[in-house]
Amino acid sequence: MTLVSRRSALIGTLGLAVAGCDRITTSPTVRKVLTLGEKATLSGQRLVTDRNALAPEFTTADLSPRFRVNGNRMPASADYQAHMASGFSTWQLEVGGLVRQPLRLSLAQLMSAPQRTQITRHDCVEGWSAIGEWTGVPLALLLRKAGISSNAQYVVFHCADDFSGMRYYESIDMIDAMHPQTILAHTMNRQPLSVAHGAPIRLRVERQLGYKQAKYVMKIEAVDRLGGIHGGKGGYWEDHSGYQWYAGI
Ligand SMILES: Nc1nc2c(c(=O)[nH]1)N[C@H]1C(S)=C(S)[C@@H](COP(=O)(O)O)O[C@H]1N2
Ligand SMILES: [Mo]
Repeated sequence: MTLVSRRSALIGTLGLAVAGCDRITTSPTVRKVLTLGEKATLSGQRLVTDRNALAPEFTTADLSPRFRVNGNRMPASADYQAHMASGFSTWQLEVGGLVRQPLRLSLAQLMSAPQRTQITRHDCVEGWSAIGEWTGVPLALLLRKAGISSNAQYVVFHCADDFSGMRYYESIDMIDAMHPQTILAHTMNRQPLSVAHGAPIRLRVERQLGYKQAKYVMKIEAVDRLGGIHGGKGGYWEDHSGYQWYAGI
């Protein structure tokens, strides 16, 4: 596909995807951002793009009136169901793998750490987008607190939900893991994250497509290679449907 047709396809897809949502399609900010995205695409792929650049941030006026739910909307496991019933009061996030000090953190601990709030656009590969406000703990902070090893190359997110018995998982490299907009969000549009959107916490890795935004994150594992994780391609959809591991936008 040529760059120009790719660009029309992108704009076409987004236009189509938000057909029910005039506010987004007509928003001058979004138009501007799409143009910026074009430029980024034209300037090249992963290695040429500045991986540390920030994803565009928006204002509350740009928030989508409706933010679609996609993929699983409620993990079926007995464990998760019990945590959900108790409002995640005894739930703990595990941080392990190549770290000096493995951690187990309650939701209250995560919420009392320094926080970041950002209004960003979520782009699903299936062709819809939505702008939402996310608040959570920077992943970099947790990884530093756990004393991440200099051998770590990737961070894997293990989730509570499954597709036909296989739990969802995703992974990112250290550049994205340490990126200032990469957060574990517990709050969406100023409300506690709903179960449908990934309670109690979900990843926001704003420079990448929707399927990288792991919901229901139970465990974070620092690794030096992805080969040992399930099918070896770094994520559920990467292993099962040929999705690209690097889904940069
Ligand atoms: N654990 C988990 N994370 C997931 C998914 C999922 O099914 N399970 N779906 C992915 C996809 S394809 C998208 S587009 C977004 C959807 O997030 P939302 O339901 O909050 O819109 O979550 C991503 N993360
Ligand atoms: Mo998606």
